[in-house]
Amino acid sequence: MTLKIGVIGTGAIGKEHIHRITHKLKGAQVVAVSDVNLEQARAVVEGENLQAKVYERGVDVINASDVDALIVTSWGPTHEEFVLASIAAGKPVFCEKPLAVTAEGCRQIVDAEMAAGRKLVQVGFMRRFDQSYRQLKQVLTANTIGAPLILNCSHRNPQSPSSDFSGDMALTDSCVHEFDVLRWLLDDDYVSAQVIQPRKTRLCDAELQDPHVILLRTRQGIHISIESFVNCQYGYDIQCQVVGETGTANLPEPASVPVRREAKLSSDILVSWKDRFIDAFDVEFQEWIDATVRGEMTGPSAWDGYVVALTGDACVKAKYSGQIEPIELPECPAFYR
Ligand code: NAD
Ligand code: NAI
Ligand code: ISE
Repeated sequence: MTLKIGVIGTGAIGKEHIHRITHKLKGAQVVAVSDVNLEQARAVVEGENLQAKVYERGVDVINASDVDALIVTSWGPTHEEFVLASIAAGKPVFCEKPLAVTAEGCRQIVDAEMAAGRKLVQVGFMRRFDQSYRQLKQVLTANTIGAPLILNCSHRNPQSPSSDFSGDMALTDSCVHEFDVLRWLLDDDYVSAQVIQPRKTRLCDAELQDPHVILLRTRQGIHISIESFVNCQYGYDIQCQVVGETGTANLPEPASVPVRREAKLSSDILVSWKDRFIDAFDVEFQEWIDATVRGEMTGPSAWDGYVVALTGDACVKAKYSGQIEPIELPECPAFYR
C-alpha cells in the first residue's frame, strides 16, 4: 500500500521532507499540500514534479478524502490547531517540533489523542534516529563507561535559524532537541532547571540573549549542562559528552576528510541542520511511513512533546527568576508507556 500524505507548510523543512518522501524513501506519495504562502506551495509542487493538489487551507488538506496521513511543517504557533484537527479526523499526523508552543497546548493534544483511543501523533525529534546518538546510546546501554554522572552538551547554530527567532526561542524552540534526546539517551526525566545568561555576543539582534547555559538535573541525579549558542558564526555544531564512573563517551563527529596542507591539519564543519541530520530525517520518515502503514505509531509521542514543553517552560521561569526551578512532571499515563 502507498501511504497518501498531505503536507501543511512548504517552507524550509516542508520542502526538505517532501523531497525525501518523493525521491529517496519508499511507500509514500505526497498528494496534497497547503501553505499560507500559496505561491510557494504551488512552486514546490511544480519543482518536485508532484501529482498533488494545492489547498488554500490546511484544514482542507486534513479532511481531503484521498489523504491518509499528515505532515505538519508550518511554523510552530500553527501546529496545535493542525494536530488537533488531524486527531479529530482520525488520521495519523507527523508534527515537526514543537508539538505546540505552550505546554497547555501539548496537554490538549495528549488528552484528545487519549480520547480518540489510539496513537496518532509523532513529533519531529529526529535526533533519536541519528546514527551517532544511537551509537552513544549503545555505549551507555552496554555499561561501557559505568553509570553516567555528568553530560556536557552544546547546540550551536551559525546564525539565528529564522527571521522570527526571538525572545526565549533558544529554550522553547531550539534546545527542545536536547530536552528530548537526552531523556531518551539516559532513560530518565528531569527534576530541575537553572539557566545562566553569560556575556552576550554582539553579533546578533541586540534584543536576543545569546548564548545561554542550561543546567538540568535528572531523577537519577545526573547533572546536564547545555550550552545554547545560536549565533556562533563558525558552523552548525552539536556536541554531547557523557562522563561515566569509569570513562567518558563523546557523540561521534560527522565524517569529514582530514586535510594536511600548508602546515595545517583541517576538516570541514557543517553549517546547517539540513546536512547534519540528513540521514536521521531519512530514517525518521521511513520508520514513520512503515509504522503508519502497519497501523502503529512508534516514534516520539505527544507525551514526549508535552514533557519537552514543560521542561522548556521551567527553563524560561529559571532564566528570569535566576533560581533553580523544579520540573514537576505528571505521571505518564499507561496509554503512553
Ligand atoms: P519556514 O518558515 O521555512 O516554513 C514554514 C512554512 O509554514 C512557511 O512556508 C509558511 O508559509 C507556512 N505556514 C505558516 N503558517 C501556516 C499555516 N497556517 N498554514 C499553512 N502553512 C503555514 O520554517 P521551517 O524552517 O520550515 O520550520 C517549520 C517547522 O519545522 C517549525 O516548527 C520548525 O521548528 C521545524 N523545524 C524543525 C527542524 C528540525 O531539526 N527538526 C529544523 C527546522 C525546522
Ligand atoms: P519556514 O518558515 O521555512 O516554514 C514555515 C512555513 O509555514 C512557511 O512556508 C509558512 O508560510 C508556513 N505557514 C505558516 N503558517 C501557516 C499556516 N497557518 N498554514 C499553512 N502554512 C503556514 O520554517 P521551517 O524552518 O521550515 O520550520 C517549520 C517547522 O519545522 C517549525 O516548527 C520548526 O520548528 C521545524 N523545524 C524543525 C527542524 C528540525 O531539525 N527538526 C529544523 C527546522 C525547522
Ligand atoms: C530549528 O528549528 C531546528 O529544529 C534545528 O534542528 C535547530 O538546530 C535550530 O536551532 C532550530 O531553530
